[in-house]
Amino acid sequence: MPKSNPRPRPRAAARLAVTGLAATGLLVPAVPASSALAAPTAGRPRAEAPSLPVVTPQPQRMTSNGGDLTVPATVRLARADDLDEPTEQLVTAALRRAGAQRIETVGLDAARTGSGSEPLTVVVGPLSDDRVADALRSAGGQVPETERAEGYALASRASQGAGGTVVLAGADTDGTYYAAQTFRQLVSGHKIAAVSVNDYPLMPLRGAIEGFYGSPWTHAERMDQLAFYGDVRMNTYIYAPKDDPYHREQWRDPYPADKLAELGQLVGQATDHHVRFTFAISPGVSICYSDEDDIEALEAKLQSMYDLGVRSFSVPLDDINYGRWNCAGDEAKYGRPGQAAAARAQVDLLNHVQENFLDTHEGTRPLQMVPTEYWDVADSPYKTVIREQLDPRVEVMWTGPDVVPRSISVEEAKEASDVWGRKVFLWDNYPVNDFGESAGRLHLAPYDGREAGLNEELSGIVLNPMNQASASKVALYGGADFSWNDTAYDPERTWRAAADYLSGGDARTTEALLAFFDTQHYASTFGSTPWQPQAPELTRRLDAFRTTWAAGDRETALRELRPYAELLAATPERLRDGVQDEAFIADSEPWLDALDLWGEGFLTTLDALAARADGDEARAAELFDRAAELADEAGKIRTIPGETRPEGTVKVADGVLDTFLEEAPELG
Ligand code: LOG
Repeated sequence: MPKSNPRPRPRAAARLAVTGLAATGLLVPAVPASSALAAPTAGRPRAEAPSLPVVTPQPQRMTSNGGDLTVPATVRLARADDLDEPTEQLVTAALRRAGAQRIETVGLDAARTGSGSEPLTVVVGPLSDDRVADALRSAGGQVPETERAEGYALASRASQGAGGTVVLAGADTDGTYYAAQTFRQLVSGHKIAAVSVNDYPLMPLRGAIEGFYGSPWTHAERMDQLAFYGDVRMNTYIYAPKDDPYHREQWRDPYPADKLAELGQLVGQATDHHVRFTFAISPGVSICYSDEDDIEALEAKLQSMYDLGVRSFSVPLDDINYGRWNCAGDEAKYGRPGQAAAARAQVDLLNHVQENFLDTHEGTRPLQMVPTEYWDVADSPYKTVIREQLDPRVEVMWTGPDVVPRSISVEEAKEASDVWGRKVFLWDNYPVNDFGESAGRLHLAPYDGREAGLNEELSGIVLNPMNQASASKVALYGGADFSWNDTAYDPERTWRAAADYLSGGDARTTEALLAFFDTQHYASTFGSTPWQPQAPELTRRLDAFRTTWAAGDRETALRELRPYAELLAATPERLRDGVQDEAFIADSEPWLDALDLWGEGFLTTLDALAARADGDEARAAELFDRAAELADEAGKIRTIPGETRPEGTVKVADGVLDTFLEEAPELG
């Protein structure tokens, strides 16, 4: 929250109401239950559905279609002439990974399905093409009765011997791309899972808003994020970095040529990955609503982005002071400053942008906006004006029942839709870590606490990520899954799938990632209680240890805890070696350095307790001292200067591991 623009703190009453909801058990976040040392989660099949692969986001319907297909050396790819290149590349890359050496590309006329000794045929094209629909049916798939935007059908079936048929059929080009993203996840080693999938998103807008304070993402980070969004079927990236001067403080100034060139590249990258680059401009800090020059400056900025290929736009009006005007002209036109007057001025601006700019520019999507009152559902003079006078096409954003809400229920979203007069677009402030209470933290708990059924009341969800772009992928993975299919969302499942994605499917790395995530599970709020607890898995193991130790069975207590301490101590090295995404390691570096020390301190503490169990108090004392030194050192490691706002010492399983190390010398 900016010092100069005080934003309202959530009121106590609102917070209590939410706590009450969580207390009923309705929206209690899932606690990771599984053992970090249990069987690897990477790959398939999975316990709850032995024959089905893990696909994220979770498809609406996926059934088994028999035994796996084996990928032969030669594969025939029958594809629509106008198939877009990224989709084709996704399919061919997956096939090559599975061992295909030669890919013969042919037209859809060759989409005849195989029998017996045929090689593998992969058919890719629109559902509306009869050749594709026929191939889909003969491969055991189902042509959907209603084609939904971004939807697709997929069928894969083995023939005898190597090969078989795979059909990827999209309701539109986005759908075909998403079919390819699902296909990518069906491949494991030289095999392709045989399935029939019918799939479509439950929410039309899914993605991320780079909307935090502090150092904006770098160009490279944004390029990487856009590719990632395609992988998880997100279709929206909103460019709204609070500290890009041209977005907010100096919104009137045109972008310099080098920045414009970068933005152009981002637009291209977004298009390639079927993501809508949404340009946001925040004039509220200084705009004079009644000044035509200001309106022109705003439109000139939008025009420059339209010229780059941008077709989605947003005008956020959050975190501004709507209790005063920026010019005398506004007082003359709208009267004394106040909520209703501010709303009238905003509505004039937004309706003007919608009608005079967007409606006159081909291919644009409806305008998006963030109201100045974005965190609650209580009606007000401000909301009344917006509800009644804002063009009904304009998307209105809402952060939930709080700025950083611990839970969001369908009922609350319904109240928000009622008060804004339209389905609202959720700006979800997780995993953002730009506020005081989140200092020194990565937010690596799964996306959670949002009620199934929200698709009925929301037009979509974008998550506001951390300054640490790659580390944000853990939560974004969940947001993508939830907004695609909230009714089947399982935070634990998605969390593991995110770890698998980052590890490239390597089981040992996945296991270490989950242990690391556990040490960063604390989900900050604006208050002193987190909305997700710190280190639930470690807590569970330490509690079990304390009970067994107290019962007198010291040897068992130590034997059972030690492997997890070893895992934590080995985690930094395993991640540095095994995580495919180097930027994730760069983001996490201070936390990994601290975990190196905490892990050693943990093991040293267990050694000390073992010495005590052996009756060697002198050795125990020496080791306890050494563990305390390690903890001291670990506690001094700070966030990377300039990278994070706010900066501070990094937290690792705080309140859990540090507490254990402090208490251990007292364990009798
Ligand atoms: C800002 C946002 C910031 C977030 C968390 C909105 C709509 N605006 O309270 O830029 O990242 O809180 O600090 C915000 O959430 N205001």
